[in-house]
Amino acid sequence: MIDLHYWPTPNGWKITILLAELDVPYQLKYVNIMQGDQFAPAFLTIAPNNRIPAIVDHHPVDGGKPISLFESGAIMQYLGDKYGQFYSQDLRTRQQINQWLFWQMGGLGPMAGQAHHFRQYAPQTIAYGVDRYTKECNRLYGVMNRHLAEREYLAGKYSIADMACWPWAMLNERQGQDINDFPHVKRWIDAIEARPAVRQGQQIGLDLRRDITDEESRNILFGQTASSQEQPKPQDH
Ligand SMILES: N[C@@H](CCC(=O)N[C@@H](CS)C(=O)NCC(=O)O)C(=O)O
Repeated sequence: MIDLHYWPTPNGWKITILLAELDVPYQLKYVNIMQGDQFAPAFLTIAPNNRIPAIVDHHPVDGGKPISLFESGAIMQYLGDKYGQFYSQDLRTRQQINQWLFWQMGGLGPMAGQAHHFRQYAPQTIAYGVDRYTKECNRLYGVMNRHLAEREYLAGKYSIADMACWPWAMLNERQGQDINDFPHVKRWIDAIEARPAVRQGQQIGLDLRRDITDEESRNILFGQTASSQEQPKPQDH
């Protein structure tokens, strides 16, 4: 069995969507990042970066001791390899998938995350931050749009790269984008959204999702420093 340490956010959805696509049973372990569960000692041993998602695979293919993993991209590569789907063994296709997966991990995800921060969460409007990340998202949507003009999915066939990008791209409005400016991305978002496994994966724990408005959650999520992991911890769950 695989344990999935999760909260309903874009990075969490990548893994619930992939597990739904793979039709693999798993044990869901909620980590309420708004109340500080990401600092629980047991979670930090699995995810030292105090972020979801993370997994523990109790039955890895080598028959050895459990494997724990954090970083959604690494988790997707691991599951794609383990179950032999959505992540090719073919040299060229695999590099295409890796390239767009890393583009999401180092580009779309962090830039969209900062756009959300400056556009929705910053206590004052900081025009430079809003402008910088809205523009950078716009550039990234342009890159994706040009690429998708010539192929159905990011690496040709539907893969973990699409599952990594979709949860961020479908929140384009929050990033200040007009998706009609990117018709190929729009077509791609709609095609992925139509997949039953994607809808199923994105529904997991959705009723727990809250906007980050209260002061305590804001401090937990936006006030972190190196010493945050040294603070009194919430009870392990
Ligand atoms: N690069 C990481 C990012 C993970 C991440 O930022 N997760 C957020 C939720 S989307 C989180 O756990 N936030 C908790 C916090 O900020 O303390 C990944 O892709 O796994």
